[in-house]
Amino acid sequence: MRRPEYSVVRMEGTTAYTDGMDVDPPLGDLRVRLRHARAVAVLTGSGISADSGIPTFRGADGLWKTFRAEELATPEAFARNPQLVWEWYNWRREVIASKQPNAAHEALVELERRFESRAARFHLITQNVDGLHRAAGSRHVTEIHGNIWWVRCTLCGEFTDNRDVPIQILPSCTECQAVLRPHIVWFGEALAEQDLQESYKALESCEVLLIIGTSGLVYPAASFAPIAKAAGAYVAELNLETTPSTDLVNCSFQGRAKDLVPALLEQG
Ligand code: BJW
Ligand code: ZN
Repeated sequence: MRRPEYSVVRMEGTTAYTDGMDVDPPLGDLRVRLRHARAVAVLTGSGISADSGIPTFRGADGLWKTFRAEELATPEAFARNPQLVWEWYNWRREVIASKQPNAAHEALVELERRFESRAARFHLITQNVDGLHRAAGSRHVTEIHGNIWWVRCTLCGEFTDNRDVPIQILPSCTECQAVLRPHIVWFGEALAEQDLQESYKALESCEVLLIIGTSGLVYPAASFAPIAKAAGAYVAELNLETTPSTDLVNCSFQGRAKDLVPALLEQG
């Protein structure tokens, strides 16, 4: 077994289960918990897609270093200058269209398959709008911040998928001719009620919550770890860096998602 490159930032206690604990204790403990759990929830952020070559938002190479969120990712920005916002999304579409799911996305597909094969529950909550989890084959997915490949009418609310790269600027609704917008949750906008309900149900009923590649700075997703923990879940963080959630979680592994997530599937 190839040991992935990672360090243990935080580790609280170990499971009472004993299968395979001698091989790689820190990560092995989490593997064992996953093998026994009857329900798992996973929360992902842009760090999981960073290994596919898609930029994250914060950090040294993050999008918000080059672009101003308030000029591009708010309803006010779109009202002010829809053309500019669509130009930015056309660039984002071009970047994302050229990228593929990586080993971390694929490992989550396999994890879901294993849970389902023993009639256990698996639910993936993602903040990512790139659609790579579904492209990889994940099935129980809630995209809480929307999806870049969907557009929505600003007047009648009709939404459709649209994979054009580039998309025509400004796109208009076939039903009412009003301008279309990206089906993405911008700052200051409420998340869809159904997405929140699905997320809270998964968070409050899971035995293990995996938090992968998110800075944990954006609400309401930033509150998901404490919600799951308060409901009794064992919370594990997988991230390249520490985050404000690191002190709260039961264990935190520092490394790349593409190395750490597949390592959760191994024996031992
Ligand atoms: C790796 C890695 C590798 C790198 N392997 N790891 C207090 C309470 C409640 C709300 C607020 C509050 N204060 C402010 C708010 C409002 C706001 C908010 O949270 N702001 C914060 C900045 C403070 N929240 C909202 O506005 C939300 N709505 C809301 O609260 O509504 C309330 C409401 C109710 C009723 C009526 C009206 C309103 C909406 C938030 C929407 C966020 N949308 C975006 C979209 C951007 C546009 C687009 O994508 O096209 O979603 S912002 C951006 O941040 C994007 C992401 O999904 C989100 C999270 O970012 P993420 O994924 O965590 O990325 P990074 O870059 O931050 O972190 C990457 C991580 O990966 C790092 O930790 C790296 O270390 C790691 N990493 N490489 C593993 N290879
Ligand atoms: Zn319309």
